[in-house]
Amino acid sequence: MSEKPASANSNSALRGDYAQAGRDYSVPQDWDAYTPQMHDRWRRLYARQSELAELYASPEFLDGLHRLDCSYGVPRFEYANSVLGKATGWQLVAVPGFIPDEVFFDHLAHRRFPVTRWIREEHEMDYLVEPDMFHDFFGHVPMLLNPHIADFLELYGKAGERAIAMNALPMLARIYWYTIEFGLIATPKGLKAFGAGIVSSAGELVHSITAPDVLRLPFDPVRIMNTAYRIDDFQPNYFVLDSLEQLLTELVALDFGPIYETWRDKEPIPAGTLLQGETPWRGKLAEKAL
Ligand code: HBI
Ligand code: FE
Repeated sequence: MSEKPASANSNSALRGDYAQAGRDYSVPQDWDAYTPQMHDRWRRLYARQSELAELYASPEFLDGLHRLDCSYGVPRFEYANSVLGKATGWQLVAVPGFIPDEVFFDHLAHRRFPVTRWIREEHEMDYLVEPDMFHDFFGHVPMLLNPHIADFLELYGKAGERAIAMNALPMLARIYWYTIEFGLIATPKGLKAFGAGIVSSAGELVHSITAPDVLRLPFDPVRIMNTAYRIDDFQPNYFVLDSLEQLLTELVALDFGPIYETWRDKEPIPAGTLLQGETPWRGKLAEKAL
């Protein structure tokens, strides 16, 4: 059997190809276009990460992951959509990569989650800057099966327009960053991760849960909106929820308008700073599974 020309099925043909994207940036997933190498790469990423997740990810994440049944190769979004549709009404839309803020928010506001259709290359197995399908699907989709996260993300999407209009998008984006991407949660079995940026990263999943010297703070939405973050290294601080319900109860109670007006023109707190008078979260760290 002869190899196809490199350009026909290479990742770069899929990666960042916005030409065929619709106005909402959606593209067909085109599952048949994935090569055996891509399926194999998915399987290896899945095997490594699911083993760590059993030890360090939250029960809600693990429950969602098991229900998606996607260990065998690049998942079909169509199948995930049937599982999601029944559970929370969310649907996945395939996208070529990063999409404009207002388009991203509009999808979330309508319970559609954009999932990048291409998978990282061999030299990026441990780290890449932009989200790929492994981050988007393995990291985010299991949590979309949780009713609290499902409702929270819709509200986050609906909050986007006002944040943009008020010139306060960075403040809103920090909420997403420190919960949906890098959130930790206290459980009876110790500290666990539910944020997609953590659970899709082998290094950070172990680090965020087990490192004794990492700054962990109790969840506090206004503190979060004022805390800068890093995109190029492990987070220098994390915020710990007591429950996923807390996301909804504490955020719905806030009037974002006056908060944006008060803080949007001030410098954020540098990541990793313990302010005077603050007490770090001091709960039980991970309990090693037997
Ligand atoms: N697009 N595909 C994709 N994935 C994201 O996580 C994403 C995006 N566009 C904008 C965006 N995130 C953020 O800037 C907003 O949450 C603020
Ligand atoms: Fe993400």
